[in-house]
Amino acid sequence: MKKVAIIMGSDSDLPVVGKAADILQDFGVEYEMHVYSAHRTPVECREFTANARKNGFGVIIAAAGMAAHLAGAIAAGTTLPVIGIPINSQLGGIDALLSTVQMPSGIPVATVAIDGAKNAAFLAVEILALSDETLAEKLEAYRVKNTEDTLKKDRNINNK
Ligand code: RP5
Repeated sequence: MKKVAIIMGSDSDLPVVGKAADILQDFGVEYEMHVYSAHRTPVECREFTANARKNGFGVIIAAAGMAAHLAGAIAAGTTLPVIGIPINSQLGGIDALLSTVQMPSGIPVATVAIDGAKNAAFLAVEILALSDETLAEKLEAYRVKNTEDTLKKDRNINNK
């Protein structure tokens, strides 16, 4: 199975981004995490991105706050799917959301909600599951459990 790369602009993003790693681990998806910044380490960021496909990655998750150019810069350097997580560090994260989502046509970043690390991981798993039947079955099982857990919450608040 292909690996997922989780790239964050700063280690200050880790408390949010770590939630994506937890989910990938739950699904048995191999991942690598790195701190590469579009602004502070552009050379390393570009090099990782340029070699990502040949190094066995299938999806890149990129998280950054403020002037969040990281996901877009990564998307510019690869045709792998890039999932952007806007991090809330200023202005409620709206700055990062707009910086991440407003990409020119042809260079998409699949942007999740502000601090939406969990859904970034689920989306990455769904992409990899397109070519992995076992992973697709795990996703189906997760959905069934999610439904059961939610119905249980309904029963609990109604004392049933
Ligand atoms: C962005 O600037 C990072 O992704 C982080 O969200 C924000 C602040 O970075 P630090 O100053 O905490 O390193 O590049």
